[in-house]
Amino acid sequence: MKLYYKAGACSLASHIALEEAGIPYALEAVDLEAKKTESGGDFLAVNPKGYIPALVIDDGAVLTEGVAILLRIAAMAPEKGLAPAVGTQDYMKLLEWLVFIATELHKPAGIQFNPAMPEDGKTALKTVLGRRLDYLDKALGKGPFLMGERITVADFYLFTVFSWLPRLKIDTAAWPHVAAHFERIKVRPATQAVLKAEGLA
Ligand SMILES: N[C@@H](CCC(=O)N[C@@H](CS)C(=O)NCC(=O)O)C(=O)O
Repeated sequence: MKLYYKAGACSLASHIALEEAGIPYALEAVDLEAKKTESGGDFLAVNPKGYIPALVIDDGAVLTEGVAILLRIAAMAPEKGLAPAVGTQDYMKLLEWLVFIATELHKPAGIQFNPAMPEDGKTALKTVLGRRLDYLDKALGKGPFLMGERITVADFYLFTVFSWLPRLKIDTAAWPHVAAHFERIKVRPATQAVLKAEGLA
């Protein structure tokens, strides 16, 4: 199992999930500009879409798209309960959260790191992001995790995206429940180990 990643980027969620799942894995960093891997390989040969995360499963199959990778990792360690049983109402709820994070938080936040994004575009995206976080803050008030008492891979994804906000000059004080959730995930031993491994501790 090998995770292609970039420190602090969206692959951080998959990295935390692997660590929480207790699955043995290797890491390879990717230079996303040059599309080169740490060992000098052509990253486009791994993922022709050119983005991380990409997970190489032990049979050599390559899985891309963060949501798919997170669900795959959870399925590989069912005893950890990082996702409910497939097909159940709770599983659908988890999927709802994962899609919400991917489309309503990850993309509007992540695109603001693009140097070509004009300031007024960033402002518009920040407004949309703020509305989504307002909703999330109310939903998380019931906490402690997105799925209530149970921690799931969606929590690692939310942690990852929320970690970008200070770098985007977004004041997180408006969302105290999301900020408390962030701290809850941050102090977990698996998260701490991953942050250290990615040079972010
Ligand atoms: N749809 C993909 C998007 C992943 C994504 O946005 N990856 C970013 C880093 S967070 C990336 O690798 N960008 C480089 C590029 O698109 O060239 C997913 O959800 O996994």
